[in-house]
Amino acid sequence: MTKHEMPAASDRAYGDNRPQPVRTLRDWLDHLAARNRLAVIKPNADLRHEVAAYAKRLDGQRATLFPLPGGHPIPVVSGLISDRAWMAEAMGVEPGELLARYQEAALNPIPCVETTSAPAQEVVHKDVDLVRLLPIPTHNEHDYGAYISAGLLIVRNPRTGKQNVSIHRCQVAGPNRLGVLLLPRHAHAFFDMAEQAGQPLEAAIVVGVDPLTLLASQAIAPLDFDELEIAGALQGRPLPVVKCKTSEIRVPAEAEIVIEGRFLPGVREPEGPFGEFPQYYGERANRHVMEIDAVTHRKDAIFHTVVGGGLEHLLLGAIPREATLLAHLKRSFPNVLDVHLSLGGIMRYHLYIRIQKRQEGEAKNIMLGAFAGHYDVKHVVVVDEDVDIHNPSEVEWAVATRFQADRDLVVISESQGSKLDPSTRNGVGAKMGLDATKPLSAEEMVFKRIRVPGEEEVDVAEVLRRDTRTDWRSALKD
Ligand SMILES: Cc1cc2nc3c(=O)[nH]c(=O)nc-3n(C[C@H](O)[C@H](O)[C@H](O)COP(=O)(O)O)c2cc1C
Ligand SMILES: [Mn+2]
Repeated sequence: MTKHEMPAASDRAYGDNRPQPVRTLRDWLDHLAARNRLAVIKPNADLRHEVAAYAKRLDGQRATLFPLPGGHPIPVVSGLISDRAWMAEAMGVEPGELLARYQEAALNPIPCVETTSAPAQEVVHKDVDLVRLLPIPTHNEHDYGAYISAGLLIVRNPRTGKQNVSIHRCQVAGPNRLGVLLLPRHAHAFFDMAEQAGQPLEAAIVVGVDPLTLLASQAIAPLDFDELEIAGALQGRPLPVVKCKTSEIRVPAEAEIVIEGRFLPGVREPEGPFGEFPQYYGERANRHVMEIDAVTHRKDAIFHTVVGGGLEHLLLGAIPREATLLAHLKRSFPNVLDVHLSLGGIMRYHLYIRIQKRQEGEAKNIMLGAFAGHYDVKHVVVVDEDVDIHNPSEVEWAVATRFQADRDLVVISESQGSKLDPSTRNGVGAKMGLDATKPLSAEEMVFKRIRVPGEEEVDVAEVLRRDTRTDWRSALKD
C-alpha cells in the first residue's frame, strides 16, 4: 500500500477508508507502478521523436518512463494522467465525484506555506545550458525543435504581487532562451503590465509536479487567484513553496525541476510550429521570450513531458472546464445533471449536456448558457437523463432518434471560438446546438427505450468462463 492510499482522519469528510489525495510525482509513480500502469521503456530512447512515439502509442494504457533518454542522466516521464479514472484516484474520489470535488477545491483554496529547504533546490545551476542540463524532447514531425511542454509557468502580478500558474509551450531557442506562447490569459496580462513599465517579468517554469498541481494549473479562475492554492485544496494541505534563487517567485518545494528567469520587454522572436491539442500544428510566429538565469533540481530529478494532443494534454484542460461549465449551468438550470467534453471534440469543442427536462424549449436556453460559459465550446448536444453522455454512441443515438434539424437546431454565426480551430477565421466562427431531448408531451411508449428483462442480471463472466470449444451436439443430449 503506497502512502497516499492510507486512510487518514482528514478523509472522513469523504467517507471512511477513502484513499488520500496524491501529493508528489514520486508517490504517483509508485501508485501507477503498483497497478502495472507504468511502462519502463528501454534506456537511451532518442529524445527526437522516439520518446513521443512510445508515449503516444501507450497513451491511455500506461504512463511511460524513459531511463537515460538520449543518454541523459535525468529520466523522462509522460502520460501521467491519461484516464479520467486515474485522475479520480489521484484526488481520492470516485470517478462520478471528480467534477464536484474539483469545484469544491476551486471554491475553497488553501494558502501555501513557505519553506526554506526544498528538494527542488538540491542542485543549483547558475551557468545555464538548457539542452545540456535537461532531457528536452522533440515530439511531432514538424515541431520546430525541442519543447518544454509540461512546465508550470509561475509569474507575479507586478502591481499586487499575487502569483499565477498556467502551462505554456516553451521552445528551446538558445542555451538560456525560450520562446513561449502566451495566449491572452493571465500570464500575458501580467507581462503587459511589466512591459508597459519597461520592466522584465520574473518567471519560473516548474517541471515534474504531482497530477493535482498540474490539474490546478488549468483552473478557470479569476485574475489574481493563485492556482497553487487550489492545488493545496485538492491535496488537502497547504502546498509547501520555496522562494526562487534568483527572484521573488514562490515555486512548489517538492517539484523535480525549476527553471528561473525573466520575460524580456519589447522582445518577440519566432516560435513554432508545434503540434497542438486539436491535432494540428500551431503556426510559427513572433512570440514572447524568456531568458533563463538559473536551473535548480532534485539530486535525482525526473523530467515530465506532455505529448501535444495526447490524452494527458486533453484531460488536463477538460476536467476543470467541465467542472466550471457544470457549476455555471447549474446556477441558472438546476436540472442540468452532468456535462461531458467528448474525445472526438478534442475535449474542448464538443459539449454533451444531460438534463432532466422540465420545460419545452429549455434545452435551447441551456445551450446558449454553455456557449457563454467558455468560448471554446463550439457544438452542444443536449440529451435527456436516460442517455449516457460519457458514451458518444449513446449521444449519437439520441441525435439519430430525438432530433429534427428544422426544429431542434440552433446556429449562431460569427461568434468567438478557438483560435486553434483551423476552420475558423482566427477564432471567429459558428456555434451549433442540437436539442436531442424528447418532447414532454410525447406518448410514453413512443420514446420508451427497448429493454430485455433480466439482461443486466446475466452472469456474463460465468458464461465466458465455460470452454467455448465444447461439442455443442453432445451438450444438447445431456
Ligand atoms: C499541456 C498544456 C499546454 C498548454 N499550452 C499553452 C500555451 O502554449 N499557451 C497558452 O496560452 N495556454 C496553454 N495552455 C492552456 C493554459 O495553461 C490554461 O488555459 C490555463 O488555465 C491558463 O491559466 P490562466 O487562466 O491563469 O491564464 C496549455 C495547457 C496544457 C494542459
Ligand atoms: Mn490564473
